[in-house]
Amino acid sequence: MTTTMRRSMAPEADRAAVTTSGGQQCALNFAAAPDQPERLAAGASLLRGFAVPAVADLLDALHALQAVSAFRQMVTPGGFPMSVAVSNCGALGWTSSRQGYRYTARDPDTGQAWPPMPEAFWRLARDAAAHAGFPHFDPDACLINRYRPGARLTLHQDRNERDFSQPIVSVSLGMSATFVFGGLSRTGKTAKLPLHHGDVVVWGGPDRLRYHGVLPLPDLPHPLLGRQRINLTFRKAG
Ligand SMILES: O=C(O)CCC(=O)C(=O)O
Repeated sequence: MTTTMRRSMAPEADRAAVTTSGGQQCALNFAAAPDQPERLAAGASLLRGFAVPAVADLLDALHALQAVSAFRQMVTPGGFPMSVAVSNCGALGWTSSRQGYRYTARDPDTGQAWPPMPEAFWRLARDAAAHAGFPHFDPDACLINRYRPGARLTLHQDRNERDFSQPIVSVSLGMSATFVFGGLSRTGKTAKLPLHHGDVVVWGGPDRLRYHGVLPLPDLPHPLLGRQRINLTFRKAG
């Protein structure tokens, strides 16, 4: 059953035209009704406030997950600690180490399986994907990113998954951030999108391998989550 959700209007400042890698202009919400996805590209959408009605359930579940697999700063293959702290839930969890990036069935810190994906997480990801035009999304991996002020994610592609036919669903909670959405090559043009509490970005199909990242987080505490931003990134990895 698809949950009916209340969607918030995008702030005026978010309504801008941006230029993407192909040089086309993306109309960010000029034509979108409040409950319609903002089309960023053929296979990419921004769902403003889509997760807001689920926030209480998501945060309850997150709290329980933290007791099993806590946030930690992983090391990049180059040997540097990531500024973003991460954890995972679901059958597979994304990890980074001196050996590279990979999905594992077990949490390397505890040696135990990653905690199962909470129903509230899975349902939100499935509903958001369907709303953006990707029915039947069935994620088996949820990477949980925690940003403190100053943390950032450099431009990258998600290509450690087996199945690129499935989209990526990315949920923002807490402090606002600037999401950088690029093209299919690292040097392609980028669009900068402000993401707020409850926003969801979905990209798949011809846009599944777009480069993306997050600019250093400004220190603007959120009324509910304080000085942190939580991002849930859902993927079909195995
Ligand atoms: O934090 C975000 O909004 C994006 C996260 C991301 O790009 C990733 O986990 O690969």
